[in-house]
Amino acid sequence: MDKWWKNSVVYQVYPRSFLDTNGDGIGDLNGIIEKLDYLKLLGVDAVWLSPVFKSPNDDNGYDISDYRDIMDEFGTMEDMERLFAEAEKRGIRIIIDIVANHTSDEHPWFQEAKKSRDNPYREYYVFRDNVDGKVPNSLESVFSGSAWEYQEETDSYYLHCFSKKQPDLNYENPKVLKEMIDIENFWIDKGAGGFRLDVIENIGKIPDEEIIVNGPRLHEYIHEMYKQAFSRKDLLVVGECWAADEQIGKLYSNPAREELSMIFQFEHIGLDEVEGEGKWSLKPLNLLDLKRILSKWQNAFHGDGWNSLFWNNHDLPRIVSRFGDDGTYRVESAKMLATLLHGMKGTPYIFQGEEIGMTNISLATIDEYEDIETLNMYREKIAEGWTDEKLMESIHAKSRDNARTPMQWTDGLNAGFTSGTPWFAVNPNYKQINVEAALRNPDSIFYHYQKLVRLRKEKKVLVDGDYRLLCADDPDIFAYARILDGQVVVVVCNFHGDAREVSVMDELAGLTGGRGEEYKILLSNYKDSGCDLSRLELRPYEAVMYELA
Ligand code: TEU
Ligand code: CA
Repeated sequence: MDKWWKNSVVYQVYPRSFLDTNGDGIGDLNGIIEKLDYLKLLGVDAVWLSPVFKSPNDDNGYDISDYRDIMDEFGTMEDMERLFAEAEKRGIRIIIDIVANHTSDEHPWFQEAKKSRDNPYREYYVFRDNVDGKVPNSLESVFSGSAWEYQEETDSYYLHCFSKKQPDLNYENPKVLKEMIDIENFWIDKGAGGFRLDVIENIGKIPDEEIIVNGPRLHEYIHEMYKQAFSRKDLLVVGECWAADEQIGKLYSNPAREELSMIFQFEHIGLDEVEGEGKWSLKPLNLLDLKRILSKWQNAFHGDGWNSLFWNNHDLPRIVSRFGDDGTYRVESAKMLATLLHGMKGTPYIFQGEEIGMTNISLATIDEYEDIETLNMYREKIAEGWTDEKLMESIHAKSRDNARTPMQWTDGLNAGFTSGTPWFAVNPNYKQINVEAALRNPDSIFYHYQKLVRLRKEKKVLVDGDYRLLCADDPDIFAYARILDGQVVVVVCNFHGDAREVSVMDELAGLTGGRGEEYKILLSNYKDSGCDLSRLELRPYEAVMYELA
């Protein structure tokens, strides 16, 4: 096996909500250090840290005002160095989240750029004149409204694909690429094990043609980052790429092209929205769609690309509430979803709290929410005439804040997250759902994840095996095989809250050349799961991983 990240599992920490050690209600670097042994116990190889740099926190750290310094609330550079050192002792690498597409408007570059039209930093950003007294064109911000903001000092508009406080950088100016490469090298020298590149697909933008993602020079810029930074060490570099299809996925992750290790693609994430109506529309998941999309990506790469595998991150609702059942079958369905994902080919990512089955939160009023995307959307849609009731329903299902409630460590005060006042609501279900309880119970979701992480280390077939979808037309069962030389692993998952029957034997025999039919159970979310693959009776959300004996 060539690359360390191919049999690795990455754990994402959203520092603000992980663990507060000084009572100010905000998670901090010392909190992460304190929990490294917990992460070691889970077995992960790397931690992706959402941004920890200096930031006025308009978008919780994704608006950076100094890429070489630490946010006051999170700690100091000494804390960060200690985190690198303590993680290294435990064999855990730290993946740094670089926001290369935009800075904070409080970054010194922007402070300079907005001063005058001939300021040396002017071309670091995208400033344009008005057109007939109006915004330059119809580009829209992901966080609602026009992507252009009027800037009085120089009577011009600047581009912001996200919030007004996140002005877009201009990569048509070679100095910007050089600056970003210097920043990457700064963190490589500090000991970064890799990078997660925020909305990297945006950096090739041609704003005048209203092209934002997948611009013509995008891959040239990334290749340059590779040559001058990423290639210096054996790093995991993952790009966030909402608009990627499999062909684009290959452009980024084919090793021969020297760009990224892998990308996050989001096709499976849009399956519970109405096509064309955006993320806030609601639609139940059709399992056949999920099977089609995930299988397509599983089969896309043959040495010319690599997948990342994820259900969750800090922008997405909790998967057990989304594609599982966060009521009666919370434990079973959380384990089922984990089994399905971790049996696939690629590098799995676990988002904090996923390993204990944390759920979405339903806060009663919009005032209790924090996320800028949620708040802006609400304001905009209320003005368009939507009702509060309908919007709150969407927010409960889709708001990014679902992922951002404090980590539930114990059943004590504030779920053990802070001794002070938490910056954001703790999910009231922490009395039942918390790490302490999970560690006490050998049947917990936590230990199921731990086994999955370990299996990836033990079974080469899970890393390199081919993927074959089984019973493709079954609307309730997601089953597949992984095959490598003589090794076969079969994963069978019931996505339904009722019992289901399925046979995968005939299809399997066809794939394995009709070899022996003895399968043994590697892992299951029930006791006494069936072993006769020609007739499996699956209980609600039952998931079993088998291995050819
Ligand atoms: O996300 C990019 C992005 O497009 C998301 O804002 C996404 O559209 C939205 O969350 C879907 O609901 C990245 C970061 O992950 C996100 O946290 C940042 O807010 C954003 O970039 C801007 O930096
Ligand atoms: Ca703190």
